[in-house]
Amino acid sequence: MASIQEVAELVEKGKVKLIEAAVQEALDAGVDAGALLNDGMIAAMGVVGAKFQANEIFVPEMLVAAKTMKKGVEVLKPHLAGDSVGQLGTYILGTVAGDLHDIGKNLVGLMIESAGFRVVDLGVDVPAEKFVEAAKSEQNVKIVGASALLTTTMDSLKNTVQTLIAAGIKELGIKIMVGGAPITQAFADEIGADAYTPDAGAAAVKAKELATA
Ligand code: B1M
Repeated sequence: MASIQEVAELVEKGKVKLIEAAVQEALDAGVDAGALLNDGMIAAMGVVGAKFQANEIFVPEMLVAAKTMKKGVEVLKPHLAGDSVGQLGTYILGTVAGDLHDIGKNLVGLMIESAGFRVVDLGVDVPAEKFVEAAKSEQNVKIVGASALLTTTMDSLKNTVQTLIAAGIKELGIKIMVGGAPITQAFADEIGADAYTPDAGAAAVKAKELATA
């Protein structure tokens, strides 16, 4: 039987071909999907990041670990998502310009969807203007969420939020949420975002609160 630890090791070592079966095996054995995600895969990405920082691994290894995690999350998806999609309105989501990280953003999308929103995912490296365009053209938009994973793209997040504000998004009653590892509540306040949350679960709770306030 695959354990949380084994799933973490497969992600850490980038064993793309083995991850789906291991996650399924763990689920079948009754291991909690949330624990497999948080204590297994997300924890493993933390180890990968630390090894990268210590020059023990390089970008290709980080990339293959990310691919492995994505495959594992696909198996977890039905166990994490709910079935009330769209009831709370539309949530526009994306990773800001210059930033290619999408695992955290995808998890936020998954949790937001299971909280009852229709999620329009703009992808990665999204120009500020594209967020504005989507917020104005999609139906029943309640929230725009932007993710930034690099200290070097914090400025891009600031530009995104300020472009949204300048385009009159807040006057339309649309809220702006931000997140990502280098982001803090203080930074979110400074750039004029309506909310900051540290993780995907908290993002879903906050989104629901903002949309139903
Ligand atoms: Co990159 N990378 N990376 N990387 N990478 C980090 C972020 C880094 C911390 C690694 C390190 O040095 N320890 C470091 C950043 C350092 C810094 O900012 N000062 C780094 C670097 C330096 C780089 C490059 C510059 C490396 C290079 O080329 N020399 C380069 C930049 C490319 C670019 O974006 N322009 C780069 C590239 C890559 C890959 C492409 C190889 C790959 C990404 C693949 C992909 O995403 N498809 C990658 C990876 C995998 C990582 C690490 C190892 C893992 C990221 C991850 O998926 N974490 C990462 C190290 C780490 O995180 N410890 C690292 C798991 C994920 C679940 O967490 O994304 O934080 P996270 O999301 C969380 C929260 O942040 C929050 O909720 C999520 C889950 O609960 N959250 C939100 C996220 N968005 C939110 C939005 C919200 C609310 C909450 O509201 C809207």
